[in-house]
Amino acid sequence: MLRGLSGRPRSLSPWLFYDDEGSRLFEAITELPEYYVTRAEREILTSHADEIIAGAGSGDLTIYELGAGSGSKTGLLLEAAIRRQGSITYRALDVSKSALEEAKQRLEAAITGLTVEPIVSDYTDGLSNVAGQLNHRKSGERRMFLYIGSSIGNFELPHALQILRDVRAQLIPGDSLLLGADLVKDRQILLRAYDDAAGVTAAFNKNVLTRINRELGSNFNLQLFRHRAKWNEELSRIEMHLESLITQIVFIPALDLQVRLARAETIHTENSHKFTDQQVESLLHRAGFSVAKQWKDDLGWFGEYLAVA
Ligand code: AVJ
Repeated sequence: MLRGLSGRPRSLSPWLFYDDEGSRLFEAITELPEYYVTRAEREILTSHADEIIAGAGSGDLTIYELGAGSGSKTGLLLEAAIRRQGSITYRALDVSKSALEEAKQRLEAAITGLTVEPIVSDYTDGLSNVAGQLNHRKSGERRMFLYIGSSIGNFELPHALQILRDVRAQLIPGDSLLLGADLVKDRQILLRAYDDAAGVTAAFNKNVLTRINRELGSNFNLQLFRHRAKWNEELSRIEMHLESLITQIVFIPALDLQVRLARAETIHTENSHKFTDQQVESLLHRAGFSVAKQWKDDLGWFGEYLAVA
């Protein structure tokens, strides 16, 4: 955080968004009329869950997921897996122990035949920290990893590729990865999805400052920042920024850091890459997968890719 705030351009990691309030605001974003992402992916999973699960090779399927989230879309796949084999073990990896425990409670109560095994892990730094839990493969186990929601879009391409390679290393031939990726589309639609009329995305973006104030004792004044969503055509990504409305100095005691922000200077808080089919396929190939099947929503805005090891 010290590096991001003292560097130019200034930046903060998007993982900082997800404190309790930020997670609540993200759930609210997924219901916004402008934020098509979650609805488009849910449409795909609702229509094709059985076909997706059928695409997992033979054997006793275990489902792994990177970033467990609220689990509402995952439930569609877990139910399809239970239709196939009567029961399913779902091993959810997430940084947040409390989010995992909540998901376990809720999903096990809602879905008969489901066992949730939480694995606390920051998968963005590689999976070696949980190797002990992943390397042991039950006999006859067939793995399907889920990396849905277009979370892959948060990363620069080399880092995205590294994450896919880390997953590939946990798989044997016939295992699979289901990857969700948001696709390139009209610029205005993209900008509205990240700058909604009700201001929920603005609140989500600014909440990172509230969090830093609370946890590091800083004095960011939210009134003096404006939420900005920009389309970066060259890098094919939406960027979120917090723009300083005046020249100001912010002090962050816990980092012993003074940040001088010029008027109109921005803090870059998130990238959300938008892909073409070819880009997703190329990433998957370079990570050692082949694409067995892919689905889109009716508008062609979101892609779901079943990649096999
Ligand atoms: C959770 C990373 C997929 O990039 O669309 C939503 C986060 N940021 N609105 C996305 C987000 C602003 C979201 N991901």
